[in-house]
Amino acid sequence: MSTHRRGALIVIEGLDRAGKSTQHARVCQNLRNQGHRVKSMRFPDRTTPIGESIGAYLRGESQQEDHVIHLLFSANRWEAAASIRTAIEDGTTVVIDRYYYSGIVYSAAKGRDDLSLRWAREPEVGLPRPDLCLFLDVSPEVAARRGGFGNEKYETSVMQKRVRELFYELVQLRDGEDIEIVDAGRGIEVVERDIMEKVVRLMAHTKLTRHLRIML
Ligand code: ADP
Ligand code: FDM
Ligand code: MG
Repeated sequence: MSTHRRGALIVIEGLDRAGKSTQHARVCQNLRNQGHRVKSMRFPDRTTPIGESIGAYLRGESQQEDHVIHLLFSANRWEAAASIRTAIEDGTTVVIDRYYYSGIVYSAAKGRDDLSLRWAREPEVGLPRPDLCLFLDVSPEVAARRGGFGNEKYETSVMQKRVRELFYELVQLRDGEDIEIVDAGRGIEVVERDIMEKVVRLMAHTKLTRHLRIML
């Protein structure tokens, strides 16, 4: 076991309007204030060629077969995997707004017999595995009070409801080991304090002296 302290891999997940992007920005800022080096990332990363085609799909400007778009979302993580690994080995903590958890549940939420949770999980196997995934949970009612749906592909109440159910199914699988559920229906500062407590605990944890694991 090496004693070199690597960076941590932290993921913020949850439903639409759960406050992911708000809390993601705060975690990055708080960690920097505490003297940590931080790399802020988000998926989909719409800046790459693959990400641009995902963006066009989400805006309804192009069509993609369901398995194809699933694999593009996964490819968009694989094209970033080496840079995540390098940053972490270099001692930088990587904080990501959405990751493979969204990848798995949004595709499986389409409800096709040939696109199960198990099928959707497979292309993600081997990716850098988070040390901590904070799942920001809100009821559809609370989310609705934070503003209406936008115009992107998955912003419908039927889809959101199914996504939430499938997140809970995922928690029952081995991925659940890495997930901490956060009640994101509370005020922004209360949620932030809860999250930072978990993050600070992680940053002091001995598991950061071991190698980054891969998703299995
Ligand atoms: P997400 O990235 O999960 O879709 P955002 O962080 O963009 O969510 O937040 C969605 C909206 O809800 C924004 O207007 C944001 O200011 C607001 N918001 C975020 N967190 C809270 C909270 N805890 N309570 C009330 N409003 C919130
Ligand atoms: N999404 C996101 C997926 O369907 N698969 C994925 O792998 C990822 C990372 O894309 F509806 C969905 C989830 C959401 C949309 O929204 C991206 P934001 O607003 O960029 O997080
Ligand atoms: Mg967001």
